[in-house]
Amino acid sequence: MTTQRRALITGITGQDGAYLSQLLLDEGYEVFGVMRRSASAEIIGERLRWLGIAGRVKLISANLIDLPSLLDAMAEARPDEVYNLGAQSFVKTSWQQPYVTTDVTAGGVLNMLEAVRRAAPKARFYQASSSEMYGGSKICPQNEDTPFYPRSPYAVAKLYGHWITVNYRESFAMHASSGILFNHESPLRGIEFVTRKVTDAVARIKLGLARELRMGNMEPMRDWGHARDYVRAMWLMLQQDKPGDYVVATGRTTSVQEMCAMAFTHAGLNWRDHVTIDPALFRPAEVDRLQGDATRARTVLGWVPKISLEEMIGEMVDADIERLRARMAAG
Ligand code: NDP
Ligand code: GDR
Repeated sequence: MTTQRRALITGITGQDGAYLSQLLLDEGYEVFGVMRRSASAEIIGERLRWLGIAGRVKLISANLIDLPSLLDAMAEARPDEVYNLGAQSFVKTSWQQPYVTTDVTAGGVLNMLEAVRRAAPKARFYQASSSEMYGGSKICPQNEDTPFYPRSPYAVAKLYGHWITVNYRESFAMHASSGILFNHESPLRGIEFVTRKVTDAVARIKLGLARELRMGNMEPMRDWGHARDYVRAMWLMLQQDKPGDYVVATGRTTSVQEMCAMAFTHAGLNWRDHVTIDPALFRPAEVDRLQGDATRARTVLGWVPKISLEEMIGEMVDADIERLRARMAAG
């Protein structure tokens, strides 16, 4: 009889944490998640509830900036695999809260590596790196060998997290891998990110609850995929004999404006009738174009994305309409 594998996820209450939990449960894992204490406990776990798995994961109270709490979490979970998804992940906020972003998104990675090294040394480790690390790069598409050029406090913090993961792998022979994931979305995406902001607004306009959508810079281009596809790549990385770094992307890049048009069209609306540009929503420094080359993930992991941008945006608009209708019906 084989023993049940155990996984510990930080960021389990976020978008990726929810989908990864679902995948790991389906694969037969016992899933533990780090959850930071909040006064709004009733909101926590909304995404896990949406997927119908809230009762199947074990939540442990800990914080990425508090090493003793992470050591306790390791002792309780005794993980075979650790996925470090927790972060202050909203790029725009990283200019308003650079210290929090650095403490959690950079320092939190070091804390997790130390916690694994000291309390779960045999565990395999996944770090959630980001295409934002390429930021201002003029090279397109970007792969694992493309030089980094971070353009926000968030991206600088992610770059630290990336390199400290590489360093612990090389210094301590840890099975530590880093997934350089390009933007990925879903109906569980936070409302502040651009795709979900757009699909939520489209739903409101469609249902007559709003007329206008205020947007920032519509010109940047992003390589958008679906979170459900991307968490599979994370898991595959930890199933390899050797750790490594992998770009995870679709290879297709689309402007914010085109994505926006797609969402309005899905609901039978024209974006030009509703969108206004608000310079206050522009960022101090922008990342103009991201497009990933996921050849390594395809050849080594056998990973390919299955869900197209059109399908994903359609799913998000439909889910937002559904959510609003349910809220309206409930009064
Ligand atoms: P979310 O913003 O949805 O989730 C972030 C998670 O981190 C939440 O569970 C949050 O908890 C948790 N968290 C924040 N601060 C702390 C802390 N101090 N201690 C413990 N937990 C904390 O992010 P995503 O799911 O979209 O992304 C997952 C990871 O992947 C992040 O690291 C992100 O930076 C990275 N990434 C994401 C990409 C994307 O396109 N989605 C692309 C590339 C990288 P709470 O619920 O309490 O706020
Ligand atoms: P990003 O995602 O910064 O790429 O980081 P986001 O969806 O926030 O922005 C994408 C692009 O859209 C432009 N934009 C707007 N963005 C938001 N949020 N709101 C607006 O009103 C708006 N108008 C235009 C932005 O300027 C930007 O160019 C995401 C996060 O998930 C990170 O954690 C992750 O590392 C990267 O993706 C890969």
